[in-house]
Amino acid sequence: MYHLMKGLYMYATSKEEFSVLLLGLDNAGKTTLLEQIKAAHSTTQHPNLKTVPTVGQNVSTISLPDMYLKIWDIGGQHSLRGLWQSYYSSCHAIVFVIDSTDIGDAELAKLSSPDGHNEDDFGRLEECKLVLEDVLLNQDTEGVPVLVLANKQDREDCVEVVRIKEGLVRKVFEGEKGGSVRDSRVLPCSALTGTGVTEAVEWLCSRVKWNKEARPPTMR
Ligand SMILES: Nc1nc2c(ncn2[C@@H]2O[C@H](COP(=O)(O)OP(=O)(O)O)[C@@H](O)[C@H]2O)c(=O)[nH]1
Ligand SMILES: [Mg+2]
Repeated sequence: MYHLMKGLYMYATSKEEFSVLLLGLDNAGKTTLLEQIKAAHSTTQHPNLKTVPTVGQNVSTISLPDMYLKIWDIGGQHSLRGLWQSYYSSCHAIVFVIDSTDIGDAELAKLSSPDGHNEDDFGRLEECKLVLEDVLLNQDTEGVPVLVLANKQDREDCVEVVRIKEGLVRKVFEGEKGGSVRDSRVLPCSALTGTGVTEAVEWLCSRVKWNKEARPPTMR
């Protein structure tokens, strides 16, 4: 009887669990974003916004009404990016975080029209583009929904989300290195203030559910 009751209880309280990978260059705001998401889904916790460069990984599971999201924040320094691919085959969604103040507005302008750019305003656009392409090209990410977050939108020197979308993301997704057709979205956010974080989590939840046939969740 005990086992039957326990089994029923476990069945009634178990939920589907989906894994989300936070990727992006170092300093993009991945760890800050994880802290905001954790704080938003717990009643007691304040976000720890004093992040230090991530060595290894931070992982956190948040409980939503109809699912668990297990969020993996893996270090984004060059030396750690090689580890990302070992997480691809078991993830259900990818969040690619971009530092909107570090991709050089002038570089974006140059991409859209080759003349008339200001040489001073260069950031890590090219590195960001190559890293995103690499993620999309890997066969283990095929069909996985990708959310691109234009982070640090609270800063005055940030590049607007439409420019990032048109000048960078669209080019990568539609270019020959864009990989397979997949569900994707670009959203503005500020991991520091928390603006846009709820929308990001909502997008992820709806997409992992839609993609359940292709990438089934685990139960816990
Ligand atoms: N102004 C601003 N700063 C941010 C934002 N997100 C992260 N940061 C800062 O950027 C730095 C790197 O953040 P961190 O989360 O450690 O980046 P990670 O290397 O991608 O994990 C820290 O100083 C953060 O406080 C944001 O939305 N706005
Ligand atoms: Mg980090």
